[in-house]
Amino acid sequence: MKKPVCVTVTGAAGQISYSLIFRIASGEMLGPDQPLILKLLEIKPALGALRGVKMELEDSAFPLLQDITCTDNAEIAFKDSDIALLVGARPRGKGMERKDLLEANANIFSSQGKAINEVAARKIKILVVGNPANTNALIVANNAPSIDQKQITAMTRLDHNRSLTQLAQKIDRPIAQIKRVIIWGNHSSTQYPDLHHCLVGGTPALPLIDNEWYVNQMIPSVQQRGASIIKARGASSAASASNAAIMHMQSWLHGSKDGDWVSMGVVSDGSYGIEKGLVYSFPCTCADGDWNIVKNLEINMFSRQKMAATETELIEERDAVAHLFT
Ligand code: NAX
Repeated sequence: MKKPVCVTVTGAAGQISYSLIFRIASGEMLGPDQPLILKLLEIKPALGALRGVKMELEDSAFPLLQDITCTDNAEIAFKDSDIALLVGARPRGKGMERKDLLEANANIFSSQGKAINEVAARKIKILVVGNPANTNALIVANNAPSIDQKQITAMTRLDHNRSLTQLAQKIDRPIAQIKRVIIWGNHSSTQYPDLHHCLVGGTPALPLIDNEWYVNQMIPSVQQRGASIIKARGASSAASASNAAIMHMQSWLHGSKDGDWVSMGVVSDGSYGIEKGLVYSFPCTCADGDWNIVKNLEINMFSRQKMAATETELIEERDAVAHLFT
């Protein structure tokens, strides 16, 4: 029997987690023969609801799930954690400015970063889902100096998946034939879904679509998809977000598909001229539990401008919370 992997999920009583935790416990993220223990973090007022989630996990009788801890204490939740999915975040309240939201979340993620620094496994892999995801990941990275920054990522896989489907539907081809979609930058409405390197059945995608659709319909619709879902469902995307988190971790842990790329928010090493240290979404390949940015892609003027716009937003977000860096 393999040693169990310790998985921490924050915001564990929230709507994304209600899908995510059960898929993790079933073995979908780590593999069908990998036992695990779950450490679930919530704020005190949500501990009652979290107790209900724990009861449902128990009632699911997942063979791989060896133990469940529910807590409002970050040091307990992150103790010896091998994988942490940071989903819990403060939603935008009435009358709250963007700056207030950044600050409220920055406080959460700086204290969680410090706890991770103290008690987590040194090889922990971290995915930040809670918004503003890129900047929250940056705050974790800056508050956990003993953790290699390569182990801290932010989720743009949902945007990546949204782009895949938009294109597949437009050209009426199966998603499985589409490769090398890219999301550059921030998980926000400034993100840049890039099809310039995308392949359909091995040939370039752009000649298959008209530029007007790509620029004026597809890009804005991916950028605004979260808002469209809130409008339709009366609540933000949850099952698709949980699915994207599972796919992000599967790629990272088990490798990306041959010849394909995945979009991941990672600490910039200066590739493509993006300011070093920002958490920016790049095209990546994954192998052996590690990721690498796809280098040396040709970037045209249109892409360069879009990549710079989303970089500018990330610089502004970073500057607004820089006082919380250790
Ligand atoms: P919910 O409001 O349903 O759940 C969030 C949970 O986090 C709540 O139960 C809350 O009590 C908990 N929480 C708040 N502060 C906490 C803290 N300090 N420690 C532990 N738990 C805490 O939101 P949900 O729909 O699950 O979304 C969670 C986050 O994901 C939000 O920030 C949301 O904006 C973000 N999203 C990110 C996406 C991405 O692609 N990166 C897409 C989906 C989603 O919008």
